[in-house]
Amino acid sequence: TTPLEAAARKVDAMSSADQSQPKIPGAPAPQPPAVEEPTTPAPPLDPKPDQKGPATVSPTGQQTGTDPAQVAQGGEFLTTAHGARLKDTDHTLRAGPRGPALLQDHHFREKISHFDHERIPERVVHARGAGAHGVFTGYGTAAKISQAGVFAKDKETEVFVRFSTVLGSRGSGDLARDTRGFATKFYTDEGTWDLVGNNMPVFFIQDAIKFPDVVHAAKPHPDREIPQAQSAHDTFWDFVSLHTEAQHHTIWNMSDRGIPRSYRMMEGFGVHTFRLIGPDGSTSLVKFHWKPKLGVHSVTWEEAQLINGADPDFHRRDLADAIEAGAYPEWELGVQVFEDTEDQMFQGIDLLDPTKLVPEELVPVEPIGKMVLNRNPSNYFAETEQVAFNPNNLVPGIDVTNDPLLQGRLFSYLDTQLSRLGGPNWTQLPINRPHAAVNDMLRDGMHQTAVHRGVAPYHPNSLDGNNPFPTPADDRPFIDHPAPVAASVKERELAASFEDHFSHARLFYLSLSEVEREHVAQAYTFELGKCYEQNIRERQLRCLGAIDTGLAQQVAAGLGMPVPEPEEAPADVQPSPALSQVGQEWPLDGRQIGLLVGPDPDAGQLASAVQAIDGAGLVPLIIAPQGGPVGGADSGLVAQRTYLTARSIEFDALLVLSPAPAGDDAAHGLDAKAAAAGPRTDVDPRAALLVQEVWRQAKAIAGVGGGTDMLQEAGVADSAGVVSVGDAAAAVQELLGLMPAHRVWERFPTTGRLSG
Ligand code: HDE
Repeated sequence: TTPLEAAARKVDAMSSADQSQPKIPGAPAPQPPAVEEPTTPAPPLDPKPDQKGPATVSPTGQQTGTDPAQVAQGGEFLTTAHGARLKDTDHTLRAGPRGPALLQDHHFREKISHFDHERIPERVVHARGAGAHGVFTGYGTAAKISQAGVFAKDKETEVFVRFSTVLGSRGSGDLARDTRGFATKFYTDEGTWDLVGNNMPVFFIQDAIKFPDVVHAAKPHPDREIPQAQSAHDTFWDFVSLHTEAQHHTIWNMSDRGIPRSYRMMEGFGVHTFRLIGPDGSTSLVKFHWKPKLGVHSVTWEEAQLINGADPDFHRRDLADAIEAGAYPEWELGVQVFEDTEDQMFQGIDLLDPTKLVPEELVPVEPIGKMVLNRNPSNYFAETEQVAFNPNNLVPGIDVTNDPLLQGRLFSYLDTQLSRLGGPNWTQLPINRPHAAVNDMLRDGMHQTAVHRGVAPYHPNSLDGNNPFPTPADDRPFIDHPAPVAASVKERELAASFEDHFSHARLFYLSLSEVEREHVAQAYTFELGKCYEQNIRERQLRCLGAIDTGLAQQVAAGLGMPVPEPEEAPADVQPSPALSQVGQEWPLDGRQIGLLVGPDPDAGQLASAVQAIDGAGLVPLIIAPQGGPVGGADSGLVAQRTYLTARSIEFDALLVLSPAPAGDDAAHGLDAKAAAAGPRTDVDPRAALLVQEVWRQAKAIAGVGGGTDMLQEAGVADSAGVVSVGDAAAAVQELLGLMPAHRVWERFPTTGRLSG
């Protein structure tokens, strides 16, 4: 035996001490003992069914990333980045157990150095987001106005959607009062189309050159870097009150639209007017709308604040949970279609002005396709973080207009990826790879992963047969629509039609129900109440006066300030009822009902409530005094929340099934201890808080048996949307009848001063 063979045998013995354990792949998995510590190689867990990973075809057509050893902790042995097997990853190489570390430790340096560079710059805006894969299916209804294959009848196209807040950092809370991004990547056969929209139809500025200004004003103050993910501070209100074209978008943020209940319950808007090109070359102007199947819903401001503390990942969790549970989020894509006239105006509204909307009552939204999100990302970084959207990504049949905001975006998105993703080859990242064949002559650069063949990446060439060829007109190339450009002079000016800054903010406000207007007034009062500069508050009150006198008065009263002269007299406008979120009923897929029980619930009643809720496609969540089995050891029911971990925010309705008497046992948590020192009550104070919170947020409540007494004790019985029913299944039916309106709206107190 040579010394080399002896050493090899020793290493082999060490790396696989138990020879009875078969190695993967191929061999059947060993039967593990009841609890096995991970000391020997074993097959990894299968990915969840909705986590298949992004596309893995490289720009040169090779399959990559499909080897389990490459994609996750799937391989048998740990290796270095260049594939050498490692024996130890837990100890630094050092000069003796108590000696200094050695520079020679290649594994330490590789491991730490790679870790040091794990983070990439977060997006300058929209840093916090959540994504999902899905499918878009065309209805064929847009076939006459757009030649894009993605809209063809029954054509299915894979999509990736990323929702986001705008202002906060990557780790900020989901329930900031903010606009939400709604960006969709369509991997069409004709190239990737990105529809990079928001959940609001208008924007703060009309000209892209103002984007750094609005973002600098809205981001945390540069001196202390506070406040995070909020507009309630002086620099934001300074800017929007000086730069009054921002007032329309700002009132959307101050409305309930700024605090959505779920990404699944948001509308999406392309914001700008786009140009579609029909099969015959004819053109029309369109505005894109995403309409959620579940309707548009919001949380209350109190809930938003609670959520950011109790569950800052609320929206992210909601999206992933719904998809995992099979309650796939769904939207219809629709268009408002306008004639492509020379002036690009519609009834006095400049279609190129992104601070204006066109009421749906005047131009209805016509559905052209449906999107279903049915798969969660398998790796946040590789997919949701590295996805890069770009409004330049257009396909034949979809083109841009001269909207001055859109024109600037056509530069910005390409540019920002260079620093965010470290170079020009970000389209090669799996999530950004087109599903259409790519045949470009872009070469080299940082992070080039394609191994291009051929010697002539230039055109024309004779060495590579002049390939690739320009596409003939009848083979569906992308053609920039030859739109006429009006003879003009070079100048830094916008058209006079962009000068109206208040009428559409008023249109939006007048379209809201009374309770929504109250919320708007409260939001302005809160935000301006957080400003220190009196002149900024006064200037914003002048702007509010130009939107609505009653609104300005209400906010001024809340701030304890006189109502100043308005910036201008409020305009005479017609409301658009479609902009209100109140007054309709919506499907309840994936909504959550809390089942509150005391220490000794009736297991039969509880089981029938669970069954009725499940059967209706909603999610039952049992809330008990502590964790573990509920209703007896063999009931099969377990607590999903305890009095300590439950807050009202995650329940769309509450069913109280048994009394929760106050105990003097402080062991369940600090709340109980504190409450024991406070006013005595016959009800567990944590359970009472939950009931009262759900009531205050105007959600439906039902009581069964002893649970009814609990509603009395908590002081919420005998009010709208609170019902007492004999048995649990009937109580669930009552709740299902109340929930489609989203809230028991009449429970919100209104002042009566904003009813219009
Ligand atoms: Fe963006 N925007 N934006 N924006 N935007 C970015 O691109 C920009 C605007 C929107 O989930 C950035 O990749 C300029 C309107 C979404 O990855 C950046 C202007 C609308 C997302 C950028 C606008 C949007 C972004 C930052 C004024 C709605 C997130 C990171 C001309 C129609 C996409 C990035 C995602 C992201 C620039 C205005 C939507 C810096 C210059 C209007 C949904 O390029």
